[in-house]
Amino acid sequence: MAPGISNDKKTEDEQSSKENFIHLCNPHLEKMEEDILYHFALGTGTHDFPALFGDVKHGMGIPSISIMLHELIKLLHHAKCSNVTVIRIGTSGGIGLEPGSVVITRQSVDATFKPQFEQVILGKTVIRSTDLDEQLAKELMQCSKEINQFNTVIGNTMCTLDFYEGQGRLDGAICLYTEEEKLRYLKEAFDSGVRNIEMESSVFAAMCNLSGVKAAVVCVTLLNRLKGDQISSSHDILVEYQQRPQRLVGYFIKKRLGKV
Ligand code: R2B
Ligand code: URA
Repeated sequence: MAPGISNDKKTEDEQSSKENFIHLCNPHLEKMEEDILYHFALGTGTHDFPALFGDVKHGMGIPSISIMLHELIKLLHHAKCSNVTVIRIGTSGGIGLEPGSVVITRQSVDATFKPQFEQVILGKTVIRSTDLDEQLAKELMQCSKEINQFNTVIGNTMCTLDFYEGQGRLDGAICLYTEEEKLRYLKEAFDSGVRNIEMESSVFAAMCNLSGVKAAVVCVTLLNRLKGDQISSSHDILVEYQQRPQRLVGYFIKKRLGKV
């Protein structure tokens, strides 16, 4: 029989689709009872994956926020705004903190723990500082003390280019390091002052610095990365956590406006 021609078409289709399955280069996944795909709000225990198919679009990370910031900064300039303060609020993975803790960023650091943002511009690597306004961070910390609703710390925030391997997770489609190596890296990050990990703060800090905009980063931690990788808290708990930076920054704005 010629290759690719079969009397039993179904069997051959099944055979070829099996051969074309996506291969996951990660031995850790097999040991997990359930796999929660946090960004898609899907879990293998709660959803019938083979029956579901759809287009998914993500607006996350440095490229998305930098495009938005270019246009926001120009908007503020054209509008002749002065003494502008911009605060990034969002979610993050914590290191050594109870989930739900809020981190006010002292410095945004890269994945090698340096306070810098590296970008290739016209074929050359340009390095920009990611310092944030120290006074503003302290003012936000004071606000958190005043509302007294959740644990808040000032610490360094590691900004990565990826959610999975870039943040040392064991649950991505590809993972070629061990759990011990992962924990060693996260402990090194902790020892260097990192308390949370997210994906936008470095370019945010760098662009605000260059534009003369006072900036702060306030992120809630959804999990303690020393204890795991999957974001498995209930929807209601995650919603409440995500409101924390908003409540803190909302109070800060009211206080600045003399309304509290
Ligand atoms: C925090 O959460 C997102 C990834 O889940 C990313 O936008 C970030 O910085
Ligand atoms: N956002 C991240 O970038 N990492 C986490 O672990 C959680 C939210």
